Amino acid sequence: MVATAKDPASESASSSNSIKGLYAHFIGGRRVLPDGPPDLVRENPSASAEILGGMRSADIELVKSTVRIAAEAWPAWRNTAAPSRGKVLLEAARLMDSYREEFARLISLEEGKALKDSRAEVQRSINITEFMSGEGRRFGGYTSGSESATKFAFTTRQPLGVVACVTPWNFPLAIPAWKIAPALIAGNSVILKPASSTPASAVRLAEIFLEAGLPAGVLNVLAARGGPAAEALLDAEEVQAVSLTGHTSTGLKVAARCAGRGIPVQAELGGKNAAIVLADADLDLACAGIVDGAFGSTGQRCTATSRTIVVESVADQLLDRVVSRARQLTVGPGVDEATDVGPAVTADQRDSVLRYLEVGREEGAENVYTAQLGTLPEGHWLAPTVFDRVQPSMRVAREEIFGPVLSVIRVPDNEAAFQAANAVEYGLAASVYTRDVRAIFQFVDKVDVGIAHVNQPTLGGEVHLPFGGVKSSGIGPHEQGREAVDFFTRVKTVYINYG
Ligand code: UN1
Repeated sequence: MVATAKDPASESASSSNSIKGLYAHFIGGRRVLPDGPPDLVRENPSASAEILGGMRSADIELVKSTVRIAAEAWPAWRNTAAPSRGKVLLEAARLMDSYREEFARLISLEEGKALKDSRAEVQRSINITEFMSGEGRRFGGYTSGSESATKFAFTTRQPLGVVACVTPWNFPLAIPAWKIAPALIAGNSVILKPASSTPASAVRLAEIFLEAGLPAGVLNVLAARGGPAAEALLDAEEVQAVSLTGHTSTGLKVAARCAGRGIPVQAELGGKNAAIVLADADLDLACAGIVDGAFGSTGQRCTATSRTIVVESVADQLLDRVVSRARQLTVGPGVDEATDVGPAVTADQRDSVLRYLEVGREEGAENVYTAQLGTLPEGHWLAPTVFDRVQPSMRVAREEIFGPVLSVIRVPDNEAAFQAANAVEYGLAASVYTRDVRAIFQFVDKVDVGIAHVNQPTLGGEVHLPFGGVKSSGIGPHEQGREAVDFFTRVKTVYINYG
């Protein structure tokens, strides 16, 4: 049994004074609160005594009924011409633009990241939705000559049906946006399962799509912890593909489960990204990119710079600059304009990062910098930390920490730098700082990553280009860019004999 949320869908969640009703599922075009005591209760990461809200997470029955609603809504959306689908996306992008500050505050409140990072996240969500709206006019396949003079051959692309998108807490708006936009433009119905710690932004996003003209039931949001309800979503007969962002271990499990059903998976997973600094680098530029990459968003992004691999001859100079720049960062609540580094998203996440700090010290890394935290409310705070003289074999050099921790690895030369960059199981992003064109191309050739940056941070990417990693950083085709639409379609090849 479900009941409609009492709070109106349009209630603003722009400050902690208006968070009543922050949490709900979004099913068939309306907010839904299941009966029963809340088992998903969210505390403010910047003031853990304050409860932001709570709700009952989805159970197997709710998952099944939502999948049915999505399947029923699908034919009408599938039969809407792709350029018309594009108009809905364009309107959604326009609405997101008009609500941008509300979204930024909601992200900073719920996830904890600094407002400047949240604003960038909102912009990215607008960009992908706008970009994918244009794909509605480009939607289709290609024509080809035939082996026969009286045949015509072409390919066409068709939507899959209902697809599931499973998203993490660290980009509660942008990752849902960049999965939903290609799925919708391709003509699918979507069940979005956001992280149980940050479902509010995803529900607001779904409301905006409804306001933009998306038929009810085409986009649904269900918050559920991993376990039977999440498995029911993966196993639902109507679900034809799964796009997931999360831990590598989760990605492997989901991929195995979907392989059992023969449905495709796109999984964007962990990273252990290196910024490589060569002897001729502009050290100020490198330092700015490394500090932003390592400590921005509290290091809680899969493209964070968690390793700096620096040629020994410039290592001391670089480290001095990195530490003095890191000293200027302000740790504080995400919603404060002055904050550079917000809290960890949850107490568990903070504790996991703190354990890595112990591991690093025990392994013999030199803890050259730990920020002093000022007076802060009780929250999930983490102090930006730098380890020097980290060996590639250490756990802090190999494992994804997902916090504001930078491991500096000193190497004798360029070749050793590229080797150290590859000496991890991950292959998402890397960057190199150098002015040497030969070194740039050697880096591009040799470093095993999905995204290579030159003279800029390891972070992010532009929405009209593919985003994703190799090795343990990804399974299946990459997200974003024009190719993203392919994952959410199947190809049909057509031969017409007019002889
Ligand atoms: C970014 O770093 O700008 O979960 C995007 C993540 C990635 C997305 C990162 N999938 O952090």
